[in-house]
Amino acid sequence: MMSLIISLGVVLVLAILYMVFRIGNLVGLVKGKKDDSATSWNNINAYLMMVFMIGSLVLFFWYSFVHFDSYDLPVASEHGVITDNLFWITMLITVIAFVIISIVMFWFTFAYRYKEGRKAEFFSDHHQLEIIWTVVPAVVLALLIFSGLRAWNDITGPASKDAVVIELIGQQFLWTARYPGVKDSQLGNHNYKMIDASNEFGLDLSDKNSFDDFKSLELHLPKGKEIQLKIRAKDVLHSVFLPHFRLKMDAVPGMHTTFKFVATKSTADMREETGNPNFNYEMACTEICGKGHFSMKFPVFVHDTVEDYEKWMASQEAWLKQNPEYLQRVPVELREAAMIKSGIPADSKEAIMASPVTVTLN
Ligand SMILES: [Cu+2]
Repeated sequence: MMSLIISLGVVLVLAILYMVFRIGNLVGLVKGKKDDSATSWNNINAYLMMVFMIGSLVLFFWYSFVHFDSYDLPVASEHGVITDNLFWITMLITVIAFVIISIVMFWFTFAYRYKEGRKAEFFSDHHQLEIIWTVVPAVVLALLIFSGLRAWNDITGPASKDAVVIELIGQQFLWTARYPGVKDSQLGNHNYKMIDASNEFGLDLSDKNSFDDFKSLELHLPKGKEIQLKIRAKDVLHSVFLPHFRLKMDAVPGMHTTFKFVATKSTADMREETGNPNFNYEMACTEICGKGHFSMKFPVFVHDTVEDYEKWMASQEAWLKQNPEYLQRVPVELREAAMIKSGIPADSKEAIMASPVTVTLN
């Protein structure tokens, strides 16, 4: 309501100013003065342009500095330092170009406003000028793009053999993580045709590597070790966003996207750095994926050491152990191995095999 009243007030003041100006002109005309209202308007507009330019630039820099902390989060990954540098170099170049172009543009409207007797100078072309404004931006943009491409290739390139591989799955409207078990450190195959209410990953139980895979509703990461995220979506486009790690990658149905990184600060490190004992990393979905999009928040915990991380891994229960009835889907010759690897007690086999599979395939 208040803003409406203020807007109406501003409109009223402008209308009054306009009326006063018009009356002044008409009085001049009656007194036999020449009508120079066009020139006066040009002058007013020219000065208003300058006011607008100075005001906007001041507001732009003021806002950027005052709110700097709210858009510059502490960086917690190795590649994040590189992408931050790229971001700030790009920002510096574009801000310099933006300020120069704004000043020149507004200054021209001011300096070259209509003046009686003045005529614009015409020239058809200027080779030197054209070469400069083509070559300089082309070189700058090429440098930016190539350095960006190098960083991108590194982030999305193949991970080293001992990298921690974690699968992240987006669906309307939650995230789940699938970890390779401690026994083989390899994610098992999956097949979307095998997805049902319990087998939400579509785990292919004919693959030995799937027996010790486990599900987590928190993303646990080790500090100082290469991590490769394998990302997929079950329904629509989602996007993994871990702002402190400068990590953002789309989750696309029907394919895996990947992102490779090394976390350099554990949750404890960040609590110390930010002075906030309740600090927690967070992962969000950054693709508007439907009306529950806002709720796609995923807790993230970075362990201080690889040993801590492995301890956490070891404390998790294999998906197959939590859903023992799926042992019936394991090929007969692999059942023993599946029970050992997933930790299902040997003496429960008969009961499991006798129990009806609660969920039928889609
Ligand atoms: Cu989403």
